[in-house]
Amino acid sequence: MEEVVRFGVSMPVALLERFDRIIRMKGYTNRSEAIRDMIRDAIVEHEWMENKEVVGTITIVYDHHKKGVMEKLTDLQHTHHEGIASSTHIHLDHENCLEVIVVRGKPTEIKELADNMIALRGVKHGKLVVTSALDGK
Ligand code: NI
Repeated sequence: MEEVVRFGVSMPVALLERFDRIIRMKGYTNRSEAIRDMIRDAIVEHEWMENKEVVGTITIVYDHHKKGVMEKLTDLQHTHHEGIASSTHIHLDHENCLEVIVVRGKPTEIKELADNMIALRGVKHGKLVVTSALDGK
């Protein structure tokens, strides 16, 4: 069992009221869990800035009828094969494919791969989500 510490935080009443409104809308039932999540988010962002190894997903939607798009996506994934843990392809309808690629590695490399995929002609939408195997969750 991990040791837990309690600490007090001072802040203006209005700031805390705004915070409470926001976390209620997000579905938090207590401040502690909301603050823990924000701290984790800040740590992930810091690790990103320090270029420490992170994990993430690249989600893209593309039209597989667009000439060359599937080949280019496959080429990119083979070029970056060391950083790709898995990928899932879903045929959404006649034209559109959804692909989710699980990646790990240095933020700069992951970002480059995601940018290259999202910029391809035929890719309609794409998003990179980065996270980290945080200690202390
Ligand atoms: Ni498909």
